[in-house]
Amino acid sequence: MKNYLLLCGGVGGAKLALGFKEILSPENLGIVVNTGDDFTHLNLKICPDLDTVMYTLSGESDVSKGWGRKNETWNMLSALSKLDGETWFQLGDKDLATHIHRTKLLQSGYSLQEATSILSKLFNLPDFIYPMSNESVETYVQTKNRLLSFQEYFVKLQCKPPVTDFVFKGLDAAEFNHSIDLDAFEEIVICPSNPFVSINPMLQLNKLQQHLINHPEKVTVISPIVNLNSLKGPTAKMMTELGQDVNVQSIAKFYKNYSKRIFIDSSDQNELTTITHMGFEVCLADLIMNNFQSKVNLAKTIVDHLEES
Ligand code: FO1
Repeated sequence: MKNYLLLCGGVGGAKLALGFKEILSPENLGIVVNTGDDFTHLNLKICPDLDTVMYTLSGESDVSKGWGRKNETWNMLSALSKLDGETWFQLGDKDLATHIHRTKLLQSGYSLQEATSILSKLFNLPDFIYPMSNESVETYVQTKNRLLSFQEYFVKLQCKPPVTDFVFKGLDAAEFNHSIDLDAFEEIVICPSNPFVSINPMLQLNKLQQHLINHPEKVTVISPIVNLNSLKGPTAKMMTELGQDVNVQSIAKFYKNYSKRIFIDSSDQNELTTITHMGFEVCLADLIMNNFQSKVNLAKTIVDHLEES
């Protein structure tokens, strides 16, 4: 069995990561998670994508929302609201415990990697979830009038302002997580996460970027665009605002320096020839993951193909 490294954002990526967890032994799997969405809120360090992956893989997530914990209660938030506190970012009581514990670990001197390992163990998960960096990289969204912090854009303004660009602050001082030995992975799978704000922050980290550019044959993209729309979240809206066509070709263009293989949905078969001419091996599969079995099936289809290639 080959070793697989997933590059993963939040909700959409976590679905595929769950499928991979079901079919691979933990020693054959690594999951690198975007931390560009992280921020400090109410004096707590919040890592939305790390938590979404951790909750999803441990069976603790609120599946209907995709983020946060299942069977959540909201006593803190409603009490905070009565005190006229800041409640635009919804923190459930159980979720809050994770942020409090992580913040305490970081303040005690643990790195984000170490804090993630400790939390993973507490959620009965193997030690296979890796923050992309121990240093802070913050995603900002440039809109016509203002540069917005990611959560302000995503949650407070519900992705409404049209985007013109993205800015990643902190890259100069950030390194790709040194706990990850890229050479140990024969296959790298880019999950169907938002290319601009979930995957691109990782691709800006020099060591990962160079590795992908030098080994595009081991990189497989799973398209986040199916049937001319996003699988999840604002990917399609962002593509339109950036002047791109909302189709799989635009995704292939985005990743063309990093990858030689792309999985597209069977409904997008009409784009197969064009993308093949761009130099990709194009594989067809059912990319819509709306239940547990479809997540496992997609992971299995990808692994079966890559084991033979
Ligand atoms: N997303 C929302 O749309 N609204 C929220 O209030 C919200 C709270 C929240 C709390 C903890 C957490 O780990 C994630 C949370 N998310 C919320 C999701 C998160 O902001 C986004 O899904 C990601 O940052 C995008 O990948």
